[in-house]
Amino acid sequence: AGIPAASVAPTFKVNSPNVTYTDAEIRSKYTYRTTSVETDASGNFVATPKETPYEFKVERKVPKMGMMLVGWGGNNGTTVTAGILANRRGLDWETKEGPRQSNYYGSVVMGSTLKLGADAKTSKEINIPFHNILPMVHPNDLTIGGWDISKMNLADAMDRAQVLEPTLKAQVKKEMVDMVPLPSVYYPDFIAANQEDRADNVLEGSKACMAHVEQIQTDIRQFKEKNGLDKVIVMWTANTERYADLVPGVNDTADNLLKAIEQGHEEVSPSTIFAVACILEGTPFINGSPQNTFVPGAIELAEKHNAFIGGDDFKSGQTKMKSALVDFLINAGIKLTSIASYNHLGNNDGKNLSSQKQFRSKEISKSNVVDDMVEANSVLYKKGEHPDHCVVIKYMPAVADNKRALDEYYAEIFMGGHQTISLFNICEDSLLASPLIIDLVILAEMMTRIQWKSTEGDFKHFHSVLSVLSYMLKAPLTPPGTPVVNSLAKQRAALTNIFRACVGLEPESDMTLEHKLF
Ligand code: NAI
Ligand code: DG6
Repeated sequence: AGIPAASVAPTFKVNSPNVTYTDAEIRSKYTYRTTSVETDASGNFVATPKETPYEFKVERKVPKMGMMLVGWGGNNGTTVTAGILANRRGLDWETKEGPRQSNYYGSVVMGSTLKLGADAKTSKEINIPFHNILPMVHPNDLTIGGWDISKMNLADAMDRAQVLEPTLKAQVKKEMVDMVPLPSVYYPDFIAANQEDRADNVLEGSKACMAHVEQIQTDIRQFKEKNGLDKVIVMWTANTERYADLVPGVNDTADNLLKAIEQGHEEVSPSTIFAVACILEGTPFINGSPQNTFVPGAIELAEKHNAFIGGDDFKSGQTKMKSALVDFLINAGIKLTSIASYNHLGNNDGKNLSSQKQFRSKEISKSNVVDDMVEANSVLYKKGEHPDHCVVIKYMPAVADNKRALDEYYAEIFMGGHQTISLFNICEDSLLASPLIIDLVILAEMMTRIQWKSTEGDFKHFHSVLSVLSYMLKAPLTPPGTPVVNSLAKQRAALTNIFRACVGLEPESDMTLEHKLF
């Protein structure tokens, strides 16, 4: 019971002169094929196939890894911790609907498969667990720690969250009671005033300072040493903050941001303090909330230090459906004209979001998720034309973590007709977010072990901004000046095809000519 399929499935080796294996590395020579488009004198496009040779290098040794969560005592923090402990021990438990077993459902890395190829004899598709495409960390092996402004131990905090079944909680309680979050950075102005009563575990000082940055760095170092870890990833799953104002001379460049922290500027948020500490420490940092943690100065700092960052805002339910459904509608040639997205929830996230400034951060990240799909279709939409899009969130304590999301998609169909699609999505929000936390941590770690080079030059890492994590994030952060891709299918294809390239495999193709040309 509870043994994830990924750990028992057969592994594979690529049989190609372009791919070499040593004990330490996998190396692949890969030809990246794209299409370069120019416009000729009469305004027509000229499309030219283009080939760019790359070499990839993947470090094979899977490190001993730690995951540190900011907001560890919250609903997501306690749920993902209990979930990993339960999986590690292969626990099962009774519910009124019968026995349940630990699993990693909802995790792309642990719960999905990808096509390796076709059987040499039968041409039947061979699929492998996503987890096996490259040598990845197993979530059962993660050491977990973190910070929270509330000092409640994780067992009590798990009760406070009201997410998991009592019969499961009873089995992990003993381990979780000894897990107590480290004190954190608390600048009250950044989260809702209604959060103040849980802030009993805070570092001294209520505005930005270098001492806070250094304390976070020390915490990471000590966690690593104490647990004998090779690597740590830090993830913000704390309250949604208000946006920080972008002020020239304060957060526009790396140097100005560091100066602003030293001077205690009020527009430096706690999440940016964590980001800066992680960047300086060389620890990948991912933002699971919508606020603008990664002000331009933080991005520049990450680039300067070759540190990995990723964000923003977990894409768990309503938005995930949206980025799949809108892609489908527009690619089906149906003219989507409005999206009305309403949700109510009763957990602490909902309570924090009942405050206008924090809601505004969430409204922004939930609203920009269809832009690229609309812009790509000049047949349906004129330049600048956009479907109406409205996002509402209401706090309803009684439903706790069981968020209700109602969406109406309204579209124009053939010859002036209309199509209305109504969705009603009910689920425990934290049970959707927890597997995303796992995916983000495992994939970010994997990216630290991949390097590339072109025909000239040395091996180097991917860009500091890990846009390859976009599938799990509502408002994907991309390297400055590069496009944001919101379509869920494209985001998954980018992830799987980059990993395939690392072992010298072509992008997944659904042409299946072998079944069509006889
Ligand atoms: P929660 O409110 O239960 O947990 C947040 C925790 O962060 C609390 O324990 C709080 O005490 C702590 N906290 C606040 N400020 C802090 C700071 N400066 N340092 C350390 N700890 C701090 O919220 P939940 O449901 O766990 O969600 C966490 C975040 O993830 C929220 O921002 C939410 O919007 C975001 N999110 C959640 C999704 C979901 O499906 N659950 C999906 C997308 C985003
Ligand atoms: C209500 O929208 C509260 C939010 O924190 C969401 O639950 C969360 O951002 C998940 O959003 P979505 O759109 O991915 O379901």
